[in-house]
Amino acid sequence: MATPSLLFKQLFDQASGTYTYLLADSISKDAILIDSVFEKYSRDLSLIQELDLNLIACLETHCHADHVTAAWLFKHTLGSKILASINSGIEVLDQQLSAGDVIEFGSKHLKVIETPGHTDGCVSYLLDDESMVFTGDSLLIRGCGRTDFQQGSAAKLYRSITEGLFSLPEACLVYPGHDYSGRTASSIGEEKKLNPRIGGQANENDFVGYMDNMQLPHPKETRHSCSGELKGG
Ligand SMILES: N[C@@H](CCC(=O)N[C@@H](CS)C(=O)NCC(=O)O)C(=O)O
Ligand SMILES: [Fe+2]
Repeated sequence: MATPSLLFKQLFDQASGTYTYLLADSISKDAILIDSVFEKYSRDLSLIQELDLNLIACLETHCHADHVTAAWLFKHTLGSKILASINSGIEVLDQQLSAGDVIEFGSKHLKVIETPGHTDGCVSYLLDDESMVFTGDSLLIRGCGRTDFQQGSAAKLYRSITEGLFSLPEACLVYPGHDYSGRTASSIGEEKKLNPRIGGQANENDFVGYMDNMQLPHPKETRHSCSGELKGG
């Protein structure tokens, strides 16, 4: 009998610099979609149908300020569930997630790690064999999520990254929620060493000082809060 392998696709939305991740068990065809984008619904629906996958759930890493999720559309057409943190502020969830919760798809699963700081309801999803972690906007490649709005807290994010994500195996691949310069993945070891905000010798004071002085413009697409049908992602 064939052994199930992981089917994995990293998808990109140019307008918001967002990554969407499709994961599936190659035998059972059960699939999960992480951080879908409203405008990319048709692209992702076609892919799911072409690959003959059974979409179990759309997961959100947090309530996004810069794009709207397609999770509601997938729920409507495919009957998939919508899952996000209990602290996400997203009103209509099929399951509210907390630390340690496990989301199964076929023979595989993702485990929830709470990584607040960019927002209160940020979570990361760790693959069962600890080979991949989907960090949303908690840890970005050579960066991290901003902490200047949406209940952001640089001190919380420091703890989430240093005590949570940086305790994962160095070889664990980091798949972020965004990248604004075309990079696709990193690893825990690489970010521990090279992340200019929180890697190397940076301590909490360095990090908080850096984050409190970033003065980033608000995202181009900021337009909603996380309640109701068209919002929530
Ligand atoms: N330049 C981007 C910035 C978007 C932005 O603020 N992204 C958030 C994620 S929702 C963030 O945390 N960015 C961190 C950073 O750019 O360092 C845009 O305008 O779209
Ligand atoms: Fe974000």
